[in-house]
Amino acid sequence: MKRRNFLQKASLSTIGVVASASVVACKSNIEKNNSSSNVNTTSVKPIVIATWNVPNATAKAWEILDNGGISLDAVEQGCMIEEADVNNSSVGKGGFPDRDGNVTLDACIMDKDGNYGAVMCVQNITHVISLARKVMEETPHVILAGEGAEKFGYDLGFKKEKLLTEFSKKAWKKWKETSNYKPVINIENHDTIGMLAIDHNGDISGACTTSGLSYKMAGRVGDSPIIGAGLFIDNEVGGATATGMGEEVLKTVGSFLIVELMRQGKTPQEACEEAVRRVVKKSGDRYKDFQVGFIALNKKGETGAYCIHEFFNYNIYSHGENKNYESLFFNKV
Ligand code: SD4
Repeated sequence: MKRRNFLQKASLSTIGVVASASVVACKSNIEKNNSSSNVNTTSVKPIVIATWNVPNATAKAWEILDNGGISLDAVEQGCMIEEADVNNSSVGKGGFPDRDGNVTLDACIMDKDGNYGAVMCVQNITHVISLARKVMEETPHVILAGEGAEKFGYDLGFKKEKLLTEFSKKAWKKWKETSNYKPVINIENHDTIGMLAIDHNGDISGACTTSGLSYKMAGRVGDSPIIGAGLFIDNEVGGATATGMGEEVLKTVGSFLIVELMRQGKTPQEACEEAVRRVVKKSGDRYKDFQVGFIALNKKGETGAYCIHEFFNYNIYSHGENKNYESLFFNKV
């Protein structure tokens, strides 16, 4: 069970009902580890950290790192696991569609040299993380959107696929029965994958891939493919990535903020907490109705994670062990 009642904090709609059931199931899958922030000591490498309970993705990334591979390959191939998983309704094939019934994907990737590539609003291609990497490595641009991105992909040999599964289609149709077609941004169930890794050389890379908010307006793009918001890497300092209400992450440029805070001497945990506080402060009272979670990794291999509301969790593969941790959270009421 991969789906999470993540962003939902307020009123329940039909989506909310599906989401609540998910929470119960998912919670029982989570190893009761405390936050990992004090677990790592110095120079942990290789290491991979990813948002949510994605053991297959972190295992894939670890396999690459353990075999001496580079962190860029690790994060790409780790994310591909979730993109191909039709049971993950927030990423790749099987992702929930927008309100018109179209699955549109966003992804970005960043390497040790600060290079970045992203695609947004892509339909019909499962492995958008690989497409983002191609944008980074094979074009003079950093972002391609929509049809242009798809055309670029097909020219490179990416397969054209139908991403809307029967399950997602059913869920969308159910949602349509009651939806009043206003953006309902505080009701979501997501597990966008953001992944950060350090390889044997000590180099860090990151990737982030998502189908975005379910039943979003057509054309809506969140934080995930935007440099500094959904992901940021600085090989001198570390990296950070986000999950949750993209609109709020965008407004604080959260991942860039965390990396800059780490540059100034904060631990990954302190930096994530400060970024969440910043999101909360900017929102006034609205934070009660949406979720944002961050994870971070510094060059020493120290990790951090923090979110607004309970039930965000993340995976770390290090020292040969693949573990899930529950994130510390801001809103204790
Ligand atoms: C977005 N940040 O599109 C993504 C959604 C997400 O867990 O991360 N959900 O806003």
